[in-house]
Amino acid sequence: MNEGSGNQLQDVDVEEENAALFDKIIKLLKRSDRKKNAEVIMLIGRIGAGKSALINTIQKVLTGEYYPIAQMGSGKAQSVTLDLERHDNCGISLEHLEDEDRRHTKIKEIFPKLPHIVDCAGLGDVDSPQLREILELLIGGFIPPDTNIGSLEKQQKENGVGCLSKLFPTANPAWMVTKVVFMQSCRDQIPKNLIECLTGILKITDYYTCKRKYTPEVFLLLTKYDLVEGHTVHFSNTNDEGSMTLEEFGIFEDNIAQEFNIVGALKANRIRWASYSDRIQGDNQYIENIALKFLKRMVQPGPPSHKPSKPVVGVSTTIQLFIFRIGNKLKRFFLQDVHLNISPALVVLLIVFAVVIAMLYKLLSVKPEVKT
Ligand SMILES: Nc1nc2c(ncn2[C@@H]2O[C@H](COP(=O)(O)OP(=O)(O)O)[C@@H](O)[C@H]2O)c(=O)[nH]1
Ligand SMILES: [Mg+2]
Repeated sequence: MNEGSGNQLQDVDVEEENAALFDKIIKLLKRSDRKKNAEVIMLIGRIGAGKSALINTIQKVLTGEYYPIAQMGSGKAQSVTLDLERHDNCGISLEHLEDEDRRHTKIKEIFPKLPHIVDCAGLGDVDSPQLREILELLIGGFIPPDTNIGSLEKQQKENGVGCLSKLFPTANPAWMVTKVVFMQSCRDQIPKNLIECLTGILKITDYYTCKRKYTPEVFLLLTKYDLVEGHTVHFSNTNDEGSMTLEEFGIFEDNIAQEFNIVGALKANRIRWASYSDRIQGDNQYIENIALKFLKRMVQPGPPSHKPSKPVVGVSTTIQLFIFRIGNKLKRFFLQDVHLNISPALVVLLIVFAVVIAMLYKLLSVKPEVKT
């Protein structure tokens, strides 16, 4: 229960803001200029970051009832295996929307446009070529939603990394990830390997256009904000073991944000998050407020630079580039790979010398005509 929200006036203000936020979300989802396909939000973060709790919280905020649609864990286990969990339309089913008093009618109207949430569950602090390949194909929209990740990993084991790109050569815009939300508990260490894995994929550039290949908007979501001391009167008094001060939280936030700077996760894309959990149950307007603001960010149009760029390359350019590439490869082979360590000028001299010798040889070997 919300034990600490003593200030009634503030509660009323937040409630009003939440009602306005809800209407705004519905409006955004109804916009005629919206893309045809629903947003695809990928949640990534190590085990225990609070991904399942976020899905359950969003579901509760939209339906008014808490259904634990995503299984929450203790957050203690260490794993390296990706276990994909897909929650279409924010994990809501139409059976959850039968109460007319609870905004259900409004949600029913925009139901097909509710974002799909893909939870990259089961991950530890890892970076491997295998994981990179699978995540890249998922972000790019190459892998159909109902594909079993276990069988993809089996394919990789049997045929090596790279085989999946051949197996799924075509992207489907409806499956493309539009928002990546990296989730990090303020109580855990920064998972540098996992961040490296994700940012490595987001930095891949298209060979022809020299632009980023994958352009989802990236968000950094710091979870368990309710465990921060001091300001959290809205949640409850925090005296749990391992809680941190607001100042420590700020430093932690800056440190992890630095790891993401290169992929454009700007200051504006940092979100302080708290979920319904064992500590906070029942109705809490502050949790709802955080979740509604998050949902609004998820469904509003991103900055123009995040629109995916499609390479447009003609046949002649492709041939020119191919010849250029072969030429470069040959040059590199002769000058470096064979380790001759000779300068280009010397190569030219040697060629000229060889031509001169060949001409002399031809001249000398011409037999004089014998007159009879
Ligand atoms: N206090 C608090 N605990 C949370 C919050 N989110 C998740 N938890 C707890 O953290 C643990 C791991 O959460 P879970 O959602 O299963 O993490 P996941 O592995 O990323 O899906 C569970 O015990 C949750 O109850 C939060 O916002 N605040
Ligand atoms: Mg989970």
